[in-house]
Amino acid sequence: APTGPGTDHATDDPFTADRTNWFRQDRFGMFIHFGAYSNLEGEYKKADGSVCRDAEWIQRQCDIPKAEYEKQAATFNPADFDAKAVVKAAKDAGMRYIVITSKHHEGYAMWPTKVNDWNLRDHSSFDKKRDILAELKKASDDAGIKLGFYYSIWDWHDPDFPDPATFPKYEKRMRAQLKELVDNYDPALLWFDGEWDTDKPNNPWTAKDGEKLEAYLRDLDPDLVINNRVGKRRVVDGDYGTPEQEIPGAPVDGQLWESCMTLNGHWGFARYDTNWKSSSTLVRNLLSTTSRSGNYLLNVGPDARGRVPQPSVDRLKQMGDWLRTSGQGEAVFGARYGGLVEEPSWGSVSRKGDKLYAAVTQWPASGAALHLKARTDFRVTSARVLGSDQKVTVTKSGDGIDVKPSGAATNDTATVIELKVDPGPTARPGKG
Ligand code: H79
Repeated sequence: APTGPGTDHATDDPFTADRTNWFRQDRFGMFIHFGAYSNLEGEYKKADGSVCRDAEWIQRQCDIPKAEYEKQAATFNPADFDAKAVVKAAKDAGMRYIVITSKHHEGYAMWPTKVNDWNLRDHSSFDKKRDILAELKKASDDAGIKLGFYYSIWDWHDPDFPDPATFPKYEKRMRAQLKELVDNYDPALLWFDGEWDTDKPNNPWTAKDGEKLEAYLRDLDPDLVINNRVGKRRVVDGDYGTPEQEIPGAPVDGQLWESCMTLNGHWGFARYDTNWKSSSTLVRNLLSTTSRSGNYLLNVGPDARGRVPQPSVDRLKQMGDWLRTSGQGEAVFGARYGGLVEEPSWGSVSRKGDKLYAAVTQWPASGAALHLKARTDFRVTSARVLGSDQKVTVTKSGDGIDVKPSGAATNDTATVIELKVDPGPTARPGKG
């Protein structure tokens, strides 16, 4: 149902609202961290000749003077940013949505905002005719992928932030920028950040400010999906929770959620960081996230020229290959926590309608069974291994069922056993 100012979640439940329908099904998205920091590629040479390293936090972590930071941003020229290639990398991974940083803590807008000059058109060496958000919107629409924007409330550049006396002036500009984003690019989602309290500087954002901003945005576009960092990360703030660099150990109670994670150790491009996660780890993360009803937002950080690093592209492609193999993507898209069984130590179990998908990461020794502890009564009517014609025997055993496949695992990442069940009610996370 459409929402408006003053609407609260008691009457407008993100678990059932129309606007979150795609978000609850799509499960897998691409985060893109791209900003003026990308131009430094993770390294800043200090006056004393030493090299200081960090990614999107480099301005703070390396104490770069404002004038110096502005000077380097003026040389930013991401001429090789190719929206079609970015969208293709997302598609190849099986991703269904993209969230790109429109403005990170540095305050630099990645679109030609009219609010100030601190943006990719007015303060760069980039082609003045180009607009990468517009390019990404077009490419996403063409590919049937949803596009959303990250926007940092915390702003290191704006002169009126965070002084409480001048903060309202900043807030007015923030609202104007957000209106530009909504009016010009029609995003499906807004991903806020930088709402927390910190003494360097002191962030003045309050829960009340968040409620007012959320109402303002829902008035601009009732279909927006909004994360909880618009406010103070309470269950009532926005539509969903945002665990960062972690997958919560149990279904999150009472809240939709999305776990955001890096592919290596940084969000923004860092040329020294080659600590890439394996595609096997990433697929398993996606599977356990889905089995707990969460989404997985996996990050890429384009370099100074705007290119997505090849190790990222490779891993995304490998994830997509797994998802496309033998219908294994069924365990993810449109699937969720099922409420019927406890999470096993040997993998994860998601549910879609009357099917359970047991993704087995530790395949049993020949002749051995996988045990599933039941949380409620259900009956298995048939079982098979995706991508294999081996037999699967299911028997009642102790506090649940034993599932015994007759053959080998189909792959090393996860082998999916599909169990057709006589369906009980689908439980909400944490309420099963
Ligand atoms: O955009 C990404 C991060 O930049 C942002 N949220 C994600 C999505 C974020 N901002 N702050 N934090 C996360 C938490 C603070 C982390 C810090 Fe640090 C630890 C700041 C200083 C020490 C990480 C490590 C950033 C710089 C060094």
